[in-house]
Amino acid sequence: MLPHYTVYLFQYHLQKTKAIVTPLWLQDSVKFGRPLPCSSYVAIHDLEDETLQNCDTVQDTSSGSSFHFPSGAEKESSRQTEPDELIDATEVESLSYNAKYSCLRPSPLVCPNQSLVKEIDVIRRGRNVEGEERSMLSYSRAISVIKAYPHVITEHNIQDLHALPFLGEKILSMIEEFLRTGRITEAQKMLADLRFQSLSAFITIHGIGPHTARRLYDLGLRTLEELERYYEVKPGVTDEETMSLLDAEASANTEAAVEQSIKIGLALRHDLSQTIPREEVEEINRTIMRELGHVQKGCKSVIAGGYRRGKPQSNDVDIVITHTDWNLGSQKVKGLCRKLVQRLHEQGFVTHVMHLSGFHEHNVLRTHHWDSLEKALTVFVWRHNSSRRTVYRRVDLIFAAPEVFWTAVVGWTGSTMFERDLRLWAKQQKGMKFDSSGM
Ligand code: 8GT
Ligand code: MN
Repeated sequence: MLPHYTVYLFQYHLQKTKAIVTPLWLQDSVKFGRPLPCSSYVAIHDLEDETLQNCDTVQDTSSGSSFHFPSGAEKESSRQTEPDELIDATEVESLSYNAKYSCLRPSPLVCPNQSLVKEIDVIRRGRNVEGEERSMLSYSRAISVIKAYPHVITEHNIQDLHALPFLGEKILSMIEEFLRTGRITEAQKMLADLRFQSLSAFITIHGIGPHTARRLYDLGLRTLEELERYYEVKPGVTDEETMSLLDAEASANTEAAVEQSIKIGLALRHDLSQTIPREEVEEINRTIMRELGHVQKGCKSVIAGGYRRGKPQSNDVDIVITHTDWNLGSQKVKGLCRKLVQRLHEQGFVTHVMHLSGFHEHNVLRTHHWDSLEKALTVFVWRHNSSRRTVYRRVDLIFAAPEVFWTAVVGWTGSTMFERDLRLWAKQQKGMKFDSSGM
């Protein structure tokens, strides 16, 4: 038997020279027919740095690419809804972490510098609630670049960051401060700021954006409880007025409709602020598709949003729906949104519609992202298998003709920065215009 310290030295040598990954790395590499980058398969969190460094033998160092390949479990769970095959590994190799456009940078769900990202994100959120759009965008871009950087940032490699896009002097000095102290002063000040706390709480309510939040704050309101009194809302209790949106579509864009949607968001906030696990997202999709089968046969769906990006928990469910008939699908999809929502309401699944739009209509609640697809932003209610109580969930239903189904799926997958840069890249590099409703 070896003395303890020998075992220790042996292990120490191993962990400094090898990439220590989970068995899934092997399984997935076999499936892809080549060794995959290690970043998504790090087995020991404390050795992430070493694992990423020692993975160079199998990583494409010329492009520095590392990519989150769906694990077996993820593939299994997405198979029910996703007809698309996995991304071709050769396409992934053309991506690079120092690319200018975020849509050309591979980025993992959880990056090696997650705590730094979280700290900078506080400042970004501060700019967001104050309506400082340009500054917010700078922070969003910086965060997106850091998220794609495949190494743990230390004082030894911080110089390398100068070569990355969108990291200006100010951000770099914040990163230095973070490395020294584990904090960024500006972020800490922000977190302690009462105005920031109020505005941040306000914008968690569906229908309240930064502008409305500041207006409410200027009226002297500070807490969500005060907002409840202001809007005369009782927690958990809503009236059914919004269903009238179904009958009078034109009213969907009025101020009254926005106020109504705020009231619903406020009344149901305790439920709507709960995140939704993947299994429940899938269950909701299956339920909705079953109901859709009663309205129109031959439809298919893909769950987009954070779910499609692999997030374990979602804030809402985004479902993109089309018809499988390539020739007649476009006709069959037209008007289907309203019919499905009506059916879901009758069956007791949809209690509220915050927004319902047909073709070529603006979306008031999310003005910067509107497209011309038929969509309904709904409140879905049910008692799903694993919980015994009734829960309210935000569900967005988006309808697309077969020929624009995949642009709709890509357009509704996010992240926000990916979507922004995808449009920019299409325009600046390809001379094209990308939109959820077509190219
Ligand atoms: P989450 O739901 O867990 O919070 O995360 P998410 O799924 O990434 O966020 P989301 O707010 O549900 O948005 C999903 C994606 O849809 C985002 O990328 C967003 O940019 C996009 N999106 C909207 N509204 C609209 C819209 O009206 N038109 C288009 N084309 N895209 C939109 O949020
Ligand atoms: Mn979503």
